[in-house]
Amino acid sequence: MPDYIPKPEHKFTFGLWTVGNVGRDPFGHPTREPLAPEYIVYKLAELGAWGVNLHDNDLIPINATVAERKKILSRFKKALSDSGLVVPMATTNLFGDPVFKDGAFTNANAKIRAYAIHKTMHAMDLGAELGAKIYVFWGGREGAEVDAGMNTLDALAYYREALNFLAEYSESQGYGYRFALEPKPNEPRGDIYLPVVGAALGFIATLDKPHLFGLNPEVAHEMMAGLNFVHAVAQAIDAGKLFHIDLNDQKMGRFDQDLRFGAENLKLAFLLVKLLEDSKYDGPRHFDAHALRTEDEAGVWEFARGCMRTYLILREKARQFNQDKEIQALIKAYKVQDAELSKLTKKFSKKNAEALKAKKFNRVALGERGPGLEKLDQLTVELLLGER
Ligand code: XLS
Ligand code: MG
Ligand code: MG
Repeated sequence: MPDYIPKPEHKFTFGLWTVGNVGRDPFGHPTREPLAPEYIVYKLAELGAWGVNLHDNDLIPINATVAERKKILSRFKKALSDSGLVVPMATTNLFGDPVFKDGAFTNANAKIRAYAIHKTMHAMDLGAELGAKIYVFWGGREGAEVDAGMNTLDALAYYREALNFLAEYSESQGYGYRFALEPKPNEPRGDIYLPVVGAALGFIATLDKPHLFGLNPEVAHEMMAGLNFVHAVAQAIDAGKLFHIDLNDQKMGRFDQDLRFGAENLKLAFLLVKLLEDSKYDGPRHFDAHALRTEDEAGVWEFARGCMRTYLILREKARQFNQDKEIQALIKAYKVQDAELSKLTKKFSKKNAEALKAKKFNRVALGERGPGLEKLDQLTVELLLGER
């Protein structure tokens, strides 16, 4: 019987802003006291996490002096080295301060765009100093409520300019970052640019150094857009662009709920874990979620434990699924093979095309066959319910 105890080798990570979330929402004040970054580091290590991620201002306040920065950083580094926790990913807060109220890289104001790049270079320095190799760009305020300013085409050009600039900066400093774009359809903006995984993939192809850019898809974000997250992740994997992943949960189509991983859509969470494990994704399993606003600090750590435990249980379920003879036989029957036809369709040649055109197909019989998906799905549900 597996013990489901999280260990660093599982590569579980949390953001300072996730377990550190104080329970503020648009209608209510914080319900929890802030937790010191070092305290979070020790607690996460105790729970078996591998790493902690941060926005620049999760650690260093935006108005900190050089001396304050130094002091904070040395305390934080000590906590990291005492606990063994790593910082695999860093990012920039380009959304909290009023200066970014109408966007950062995509702001219509050139002074604010320049400030956003300036702030990001400093944040990249910070991340590199802490050992981060993945740099996330979530376009929190990169969007609009009013399109009458006709900023969208400009915004995309400015976005591209900023990302190209920052990729060069990383290379010139020898930081070795891989950049992960994190799409989200809305919130905090009415509409955010590059709203879903597919949009970000398309945009990456227009950058100067597309090989440095990939995706950081988040469960809740695709679901807010009403999309199938497993499909989105599969597309990112297929493109060789799954650089990082934000795991959480969400009721379809609602505001950004950031629920505990697996709290709401168990089958989706299972298929996602199976996809990540089967495709040998070896990046961090980052939980970008937070405890419910109702919870006190004990609830925060229950939340963190729960995210990791659910992942490990689902990983074990995926292993069972792959070994379940009946399920595997159904999948085999579902994926009908035909070596002769596949040879013809694999690659175009005049000869293959002619041969294929000359083939006779029994369309009616092909259309009559039921692929057996009801049974396959039911057995999947039963496996998840612990009945197999
Ligand atoms: C917000 C985003 C944010 C990013 C990091 O919805 O998920 O937390 O992951 O800036
Ligand atoms: Mg989010
Ligand atoms: Mg996120």
